[in-house]
Amino acid sequence: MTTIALAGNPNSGKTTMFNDITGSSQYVGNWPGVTVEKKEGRLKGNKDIVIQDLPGIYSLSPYSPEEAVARNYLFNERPDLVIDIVDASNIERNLYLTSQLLEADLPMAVALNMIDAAKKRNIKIDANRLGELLGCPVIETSAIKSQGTREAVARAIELASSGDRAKPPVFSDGLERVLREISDLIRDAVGDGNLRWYAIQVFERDAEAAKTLKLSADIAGEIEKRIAAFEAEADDDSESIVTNERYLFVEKLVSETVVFDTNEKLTPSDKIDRIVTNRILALPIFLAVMFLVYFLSISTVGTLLTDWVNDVLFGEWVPGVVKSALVAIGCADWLQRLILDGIVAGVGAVLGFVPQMMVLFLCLAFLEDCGYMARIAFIMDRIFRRFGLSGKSFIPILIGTGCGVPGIMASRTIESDADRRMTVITTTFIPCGAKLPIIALISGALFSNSALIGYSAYVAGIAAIIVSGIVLKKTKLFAGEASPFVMELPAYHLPTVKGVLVHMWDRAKAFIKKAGTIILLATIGVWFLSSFDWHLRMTATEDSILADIGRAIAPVFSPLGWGEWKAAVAAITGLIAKENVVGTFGILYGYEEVAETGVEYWGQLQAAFTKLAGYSLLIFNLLCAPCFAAIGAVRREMMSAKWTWFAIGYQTALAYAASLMIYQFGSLFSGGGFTAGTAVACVLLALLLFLLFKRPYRAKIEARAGDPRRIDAV
Ligand code: BGO
Repeated sequence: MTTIALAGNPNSGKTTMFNDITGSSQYVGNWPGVTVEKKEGRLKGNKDIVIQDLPGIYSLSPYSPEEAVARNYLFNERPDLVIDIVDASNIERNLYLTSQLLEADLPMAVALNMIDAAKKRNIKIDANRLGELLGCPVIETSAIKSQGTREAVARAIELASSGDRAKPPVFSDGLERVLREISDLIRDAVGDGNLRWYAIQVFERDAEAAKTLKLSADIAGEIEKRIAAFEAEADDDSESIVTNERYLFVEKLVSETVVFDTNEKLTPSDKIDRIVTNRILALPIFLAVMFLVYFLSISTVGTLLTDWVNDVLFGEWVPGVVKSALVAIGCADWLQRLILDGIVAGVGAVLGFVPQMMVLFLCLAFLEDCGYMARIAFIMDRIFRRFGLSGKSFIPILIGTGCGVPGIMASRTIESDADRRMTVITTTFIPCGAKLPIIALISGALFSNSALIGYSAYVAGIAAIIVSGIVLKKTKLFAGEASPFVMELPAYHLPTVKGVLVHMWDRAKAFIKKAGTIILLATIGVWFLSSFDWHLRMTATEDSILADIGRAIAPVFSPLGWGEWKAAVAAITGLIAKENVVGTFGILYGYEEVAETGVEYWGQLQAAFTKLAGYSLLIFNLLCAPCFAAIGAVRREMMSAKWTWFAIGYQTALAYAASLMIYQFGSLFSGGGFTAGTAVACVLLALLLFLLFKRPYRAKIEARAGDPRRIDAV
C-alpha cells in the first residue's frame, strides 16, 4: 500500500485533482476552508494507492487549525510521498509552501496545476529547469481538464521507489552557520528524525518542535543565546529571518524559471470586479443580488410551483389518494388518522416547500459557480473589518446558507480561538435551507408571498451576525485583532448547467432525506402527542398531551406576540430539525382539515396570527438555537460543553430579545399603546445600544521574560 498526500495552498486545485484521480466527487469550492479535514480515496485503476487530500495551507507553520491538521499528518503519519499542488497562475505565492515541504525532506513531486490558466495569461514556466532546481519531478497539470494528473501520480510513484529526495533550500551563510550550531545542540534529541527541519523549527521558536524534542534547560538556554545573538546581528526576529530567506529562495526560483507577460491587460474578470467589488457599489450590488434571489425563490418562480405542490399535490391529490386507499383496505381509524393527519399533513407541509428551496439553491449555486460568492466574502471582509471582525468569518456564513453544519465546520480556518468561537456562535443566524420553509410559510400565509419577507430574514441574519460581532468583540472573552483574511479571487466563469445542478442537488438532497427520516419520525411523535391524552386515550387536539405541554410553555412567548400553545410547540420541535416548525404547524393547524376536506391550513394561520406576531415568530425561529445536528457541530468545534451552552444561551436570548422588540415596538407604532411589554422592549433596546457603543475591552501586549507575546488585560 502506498500513500500519496496532496498538499498545496487553498484553491490550488487539490480537491479537483483528488476527484480526478480517485473518481470521487468531493465538493470543489472557490473559497478557502472547503477541505477542512483531510479526505481519503483510492487511485482509479489501482486500489493499492491511497490518496489523501489535505486541507489547503499557506505554510507548514501551524497558525490555523487546518495548517495543524496538514502538518500533523505530514510529520506524524508520514505519507510515502507528497504531490505538492502549485497554482501555476500564482506560482510565486504557492512556491513558499513548496520551499517548506523541501525543508521537511518529504519525497515529493510538484504538480504545476492550472497550467491552462497560466498559459492564458501568457505566463511561461520552464518546468524542467524548475525540476532541476527543486531536485524533484515537476509536471504540468490541468486538473479541471484532467490533463497531466495521471502522469503526476505515475512520476510520484516512480520517485517513491527510487528513494530520491528533493533538495532543501540553502539559506544565506549566516543563517546556515546558526542552523549548524543548533543542529549540533539538538542532534541527540532528534535521533533519527529530520535534523535540518528541527533546526529550522527550533530557530523559529516553534512551540510544537520544542514540545517534541523536550530539550534540557541548559541546551534550550544555549540555543536561545545563539538565536538572540543572530537576531541582534540581523536586526530582525528569527521567524521573519527564515521567512525572508524562503522568499529569497522563491524569488530566485521564479527569476530563473518563469517569464511573466509584462503587457498583461485587464482580464474581463478584472473589469467586472472594478464594478462588483467597488468600494461604493459593492454593498448595494450585493443587497440587490440577494433581493433578486429571494424574489425569484420566495415570490415568483418558486411560489408558483410551491402553491401547486401545497394546494393541489399535498392539499388534494395525495390526501385524497391515500385516504381512498386506506378506506379501501379497511384500515383502522387511528392508523388512518396517523397517516393522514400526522404523516401526510406534517411531512407534506415540509415537502410543499421543496420547489421554493430548489429555486433558492439554484440561485445560490449559480452565484457560487460563477465566482460571485467569493467576491461577497471579500466585500464583507471590508465591512466586517471596520467592526474588528474578519471576512474569514463570512465564509462559514456563506456555506451555512445551505446547511449550518458544514458552515460551522468551515470556521476551522480561523486562527484566533476567539474569532473562531464567535463565528461558530453566529454562523447559524443566516437562514439555512431548513429555515426556508418557515420563511416561505410566513411570507405565503401572512404576507401574500412578499419577497421582502424572505429578503428581510436574510438581512436580519446578517444584522444579527454583525451586531453580535460588535458586542462580543468588546468583551474580554472575544477581544483581539481580527484574523487576517487572504483569499484568491477566482476568475468569473459561466457556470455549467451540470455544475449548478449538482451543487443545487447537493444541498437539496440532504433536505429531502431529512424529510423521509427525522422529520417523518418527528411528525409521528407530534401526531401521537397531539392525538392522545395523559391516559393514552385518543382525544381532540385541544385536550391532548401536547396541548398541555404547549400551554405550560406558551406564556414564555406571550410577550413576543405568539403565546399560542401550537406556536410554542412548533418552536420546540424546530430544535430537532428546523423544518419541523412547518411540519408541526401542518399537523396542528391542518388537523382534520387536510384529511376531511383537503383544505390547506394557511387560513387557520391567518386567523391565529397577526402579521406582526407572525413576523416575530419567524425572527425567533430563525435566530434561536439551531437544530440538534448543528448543536452537535457546535459542540465538536467548541470542544467544550461550557461553550456549547454559551452558544445556545446566547442565540436563544438574542432571538427572544429581537422578537420581543419587533413585536412590542411594532404594536406600539401600530397604535397598541404603551404596555409593560413596551417598557421591557425599551430596556432591551437601551441595553443593546449600550453594548454596541460601549468602549471595547482593551488588551495590551506586555513583554514578559520567556513569553514576549503574552497578552494581559489592562
Ligand atoms: C472553482 N485549471 C483551472 N483553470 N481551474 C482549476 C484547475 C485547473 O487545472 N484545477 C482546479 N481549478 P479546488 P483546493 C470556481 O470552483 O479543487 C479550479 O482548495 C468556481 N467554483 O474548479 O477546490 C476549481 O481543493 C467558480 O474553482 O482547490 C475551483 O485546493 C468560479 O480552482 C478552484 C471560478 O479548486 C479551486 C472557480 C464555484
